Amino acid sequence: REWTTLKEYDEILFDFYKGIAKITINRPRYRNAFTPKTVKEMIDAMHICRENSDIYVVVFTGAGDKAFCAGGDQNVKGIGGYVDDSGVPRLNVLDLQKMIRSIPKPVIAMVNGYAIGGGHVLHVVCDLTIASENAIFGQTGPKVGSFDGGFGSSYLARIVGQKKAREIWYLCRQYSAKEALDMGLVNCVVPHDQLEDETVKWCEEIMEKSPIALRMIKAGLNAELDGQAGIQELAGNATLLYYFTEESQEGRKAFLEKRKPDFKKFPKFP
Ligand code: 2NE
Repeated sequence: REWTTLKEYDEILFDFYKGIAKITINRPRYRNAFTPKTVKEMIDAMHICRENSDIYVVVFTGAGDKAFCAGGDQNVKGIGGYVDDSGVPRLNVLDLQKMIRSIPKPVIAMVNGYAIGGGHVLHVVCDLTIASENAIFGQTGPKVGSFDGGFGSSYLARIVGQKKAREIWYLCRQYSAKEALDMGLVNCVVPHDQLEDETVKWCEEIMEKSPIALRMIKAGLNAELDGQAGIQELAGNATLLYYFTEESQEGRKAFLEKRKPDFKKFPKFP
């Protein structure tokens, strides 16, 4: 399969193949732990994924065969957050989590090894997770002086249930791909050498479906959990569809033609 480079970065790879954008954390030396710069680059790539209408689906993964992502890079964790060259402490991965949830396209985590700590949360917030048999899942925060009480807790609990989510966080154990499948934390498990083929197959099946139906269903599934921000997304999609109607266009035309709009001619659906 020939992936083409969409943009060059320092700490991630950003590739494209037939409607699929692939974002790969490229720090295998550190089990693909992320720095503020890694996250900044992923956020930039996600902006491109949102804007580029040739992209239907986004795949997140990690370089090599050992890790999807081992969370925040502990080497650059300072007082107040993870520190980049500017010296400013940040937790910008939270912005990335929100982007993964709000981009109106499916995002798939292709987990090829450890998905640990903040790296585990990244797969949790993705729409779907395809795991290789060597994938290992878990949170470490309470062991290493951190926690994610946002999506990393509440959304995790929506997926695996309250008892299991508390077990995952309180004990900081590691779980096999099979255990993750049994608790509904991943969608499927495949041998490592079939991981990308299987993920592309899922993407191709998704890409045969109606993009507007997919964006509406993603927003609908988010809205139930995301409060006003979720309703805003769902309603934004409704507005998008309304703008396609003659009824909406009549309002704009009437304004520009300096006349009263005639909305009476439009049907009042039951
Ligand atoms: C991932 C895991 C389980 C892998 O273990 P193993 O035995 O396969 O590899 P090893 O030897 O631990 O790691 C290989 C190299 O990668 C570095 C290690 O330090 C090691 O370096 P050297 O000893 O060869 O020099 N490495 C691995 N993870 C790293 C990390 N996160 N930061 C910096 N270097 C890392 C095992 O490595 C592990 O448990 N890693 C730590 C996972 C962790 O605790 N992550 C941070 C959680 S907190 C977080 O991510 C977070 C949050 O809680 C809330 C918001 C945002 C972020």
